[in-house]
Amino acid sequence: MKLKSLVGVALMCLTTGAWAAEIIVEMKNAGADGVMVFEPAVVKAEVGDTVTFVPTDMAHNSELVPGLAPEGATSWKGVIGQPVSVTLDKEGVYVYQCLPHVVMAMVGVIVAGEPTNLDQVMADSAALKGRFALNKDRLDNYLGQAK
Ligand SMILES: [Cu+2]
Repeated sequence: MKLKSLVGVALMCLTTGAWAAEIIVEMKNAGADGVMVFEPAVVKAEVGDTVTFVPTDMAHNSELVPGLAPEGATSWKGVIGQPVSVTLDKEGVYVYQCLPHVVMAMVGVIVAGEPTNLDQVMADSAALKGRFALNKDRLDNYLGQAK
């Protein structure tokens, strides 16, 4: 995995001439934050970086939560059990979810550059949090780390 990401970074540098990182987020049944988690759950990246979600455990996906992202940002919606990648094209905070496990608060946060829209995302996340039956404070904890 490590070697693969290093190769990915090297290839991107060759093709774009700019430094762009590839960041791996695992989709897991259990991790440091409990059951049904993305790891790392809070990613600090730069605009132009690529985040790839890998199915370490099956039965998960990653998809952007509509409205909880920078204005005009590219969206993504992964297929369950398959990897999916997104290149971060706008600065700010992105909140994504695993559709089958929203009720268990299987969510994650990406910050590209500065968290310019953090207040807006916090204000608009009430509907998402209302769907959590377990781990109700997880998203607030993650957003608290986004500053
Ligand atoms: Cu899941």
